[in-house]
Amino acid sequence: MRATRANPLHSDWRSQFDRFGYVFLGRMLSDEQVEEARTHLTRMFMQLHPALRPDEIYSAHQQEPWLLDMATNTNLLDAVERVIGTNIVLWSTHLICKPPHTGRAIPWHQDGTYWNLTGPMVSVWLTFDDVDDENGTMYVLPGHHKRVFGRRATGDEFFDEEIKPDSLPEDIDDRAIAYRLRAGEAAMHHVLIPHRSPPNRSNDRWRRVLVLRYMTSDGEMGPKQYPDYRTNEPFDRQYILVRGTDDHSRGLVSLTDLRQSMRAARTPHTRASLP
Ligand SMILES: O=C(O)CCC(=O)C(=O)O
Repeated sequence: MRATRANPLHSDWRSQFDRFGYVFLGRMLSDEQVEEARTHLTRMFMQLHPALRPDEIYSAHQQEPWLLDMATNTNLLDAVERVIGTNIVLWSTHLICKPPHTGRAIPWHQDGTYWNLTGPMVSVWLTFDDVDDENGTMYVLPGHHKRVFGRRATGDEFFDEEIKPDSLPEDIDDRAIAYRLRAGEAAMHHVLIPHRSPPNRSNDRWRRVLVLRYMTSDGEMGPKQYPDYRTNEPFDRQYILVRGTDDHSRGLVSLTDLRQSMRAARTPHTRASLP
């Protein structure tokens, strides 16, 4: 099946996003694109450094051209533009892939409270598998994205903070909405929407998801390092202009330059010492 244009063209999707803090965007990838993505992921898992798990692959779009292609999908950027405007900066991605049985839970949290950034931002959640409660899909708490909740430490390095359970509504299980999406579909969420995900309890189904994070070109951009998924060595976060212009002369990384340098990094060099 081919990817069609996303639901953002429906007139009321934006008001749903504002009111509830999330919206389903519909299908972004064709079946062929989903298959290609899965092939890349299988290779990446084989290259994954033993200290890392498949749910902690951060900003690999700075090493992997196929992830950069996902992040610059036209339908997806059209939706992002409707929320944050024309100058769009990709600042992070996170592959959160949960293998059957061993895929771990993520506690209730709000993303925006973790970051050294300000300004309009939005996150997109793109799945490469059909997802539901059994294989560890994400849950959101609709309409609760307009305030910051109290937090406490979890004692776990992966997600080291969570929303204090007593500050969440008592009937949270009735209010929470599960993302039940098909492979190739996406949703968009506000940076303050409370969300969580259960472990992957299925016997044989992966949950492979890419979270993409965008901001405007005039926000505050803090430094950050991520572990390279292949070596576990730190690399610097880049602020990549994926649409529009660098109006504020922030020295944003150009997509063309980045693609060129990725190609160069993959081209074997001729030995200078050849006779
Ligand atoms: O995908 C999930 O299960 C949770 C995603 C998440 O917590 C995040 O992107 O901050």
